[in-house]
Amino acid sequence: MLIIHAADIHLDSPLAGLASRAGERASDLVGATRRAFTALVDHTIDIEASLLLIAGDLYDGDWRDFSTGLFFVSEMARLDRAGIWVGVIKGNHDAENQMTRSLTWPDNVKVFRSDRPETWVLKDLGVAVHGRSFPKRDVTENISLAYPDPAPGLLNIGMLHTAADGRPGHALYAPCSVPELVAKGYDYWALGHVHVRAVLNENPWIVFPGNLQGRHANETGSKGATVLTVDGHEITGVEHITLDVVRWEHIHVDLSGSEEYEDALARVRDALSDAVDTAEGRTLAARLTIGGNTPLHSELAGNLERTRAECLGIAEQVGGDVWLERVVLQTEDVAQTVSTDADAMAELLRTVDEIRSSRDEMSALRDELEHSLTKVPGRVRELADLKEVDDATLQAILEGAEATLRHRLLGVD
Ligand SMILES: [Mn+2]
Repeated sequence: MLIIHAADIHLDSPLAGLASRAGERASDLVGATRRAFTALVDHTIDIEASLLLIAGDLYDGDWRDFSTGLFFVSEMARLDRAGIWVGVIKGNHDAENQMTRSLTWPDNVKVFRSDRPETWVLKDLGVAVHGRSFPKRDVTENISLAYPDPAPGLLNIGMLHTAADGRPGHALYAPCSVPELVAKGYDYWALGHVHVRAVLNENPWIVFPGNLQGRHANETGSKGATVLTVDGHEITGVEHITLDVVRWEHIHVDLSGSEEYEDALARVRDALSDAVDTAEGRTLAARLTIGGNTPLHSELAGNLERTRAECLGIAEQVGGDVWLERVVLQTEDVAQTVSTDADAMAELLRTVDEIRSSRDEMSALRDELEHSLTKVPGRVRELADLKEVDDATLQAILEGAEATLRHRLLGVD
């Protein structure tokens, strides 16, 4: 028997901030969560799994209309026709009190109650599933402690939306420890909430499958679900399967020692081409960072618009379906930095260094920038990725300004 464990589907997640930058790609990206979910249902049917478990955050939040729910109904109906059961718990994003709309699900779908943990016994499968939905977004107590004892003679699975003992970037909801989960005596803990796949324990299994589809540039790499192979009441295999339809990656290109513009472009092409191979035919959404110590620095940084356009041009040529979410230039030119100290250039570089190393100067710069930005329409700020002037953005702006000035001063004129 096969059981599929998925979590953090975030159906119809709006990919905030991204849609406006993505232009004509936007609908492709926004539709990715649905297409990945369809791939999950296809796979569940193809391998003739008996049970699909969804461990919270099936929805990204309250539905804007009924289309999200109707999509889910149609996918569940396909599983119903194939005789496949589905167990769902609600997480922080789709907690009971976050949802103002609801629909009646097909009979094969079991949604766990939110006021206390309960056990769902699937006699024919020899499985007992224990679970509890989030009643509200911020569940801060350890709800695993009240989960029922294992049912004797059955395979026992606990479904829990939790940050476990804390994971970077994830709110500490329903905290619990691995020893506490182990002590419950279940065979498998089907966790959700943490978007990076993680196997916390193997005997018994305690697994975060990760989210089904990356939603932004910080959710990189292969995404999917976990397949359990069950023999009698014993789990004999736990395997990650890839189901994402858009692959997010951070691509780093090192231009150290590169002296010719054509060579720099060739390195970018190689890196993009490798990433396309890794994406195996999926749309590749990539954040491209170009770094390293190179005499090309001033040329690249001095004309960022061209640098960016060259990268977009390469992306069009590498063979796959590639969208560059952002091009980040982090090159430097050490040789130039230590150049003569008697001229205007040295004065300029010193001034920039002084600003950079002074907390007061940096905060004055930030204030000035933020003041100027108040005159820019919100949508334009979003497009320019300047909604928030954080430290990294400020540094990047300063470096860009330095490179531009340097390029102008050293330029052929
Ligand atoms: Mn969550």
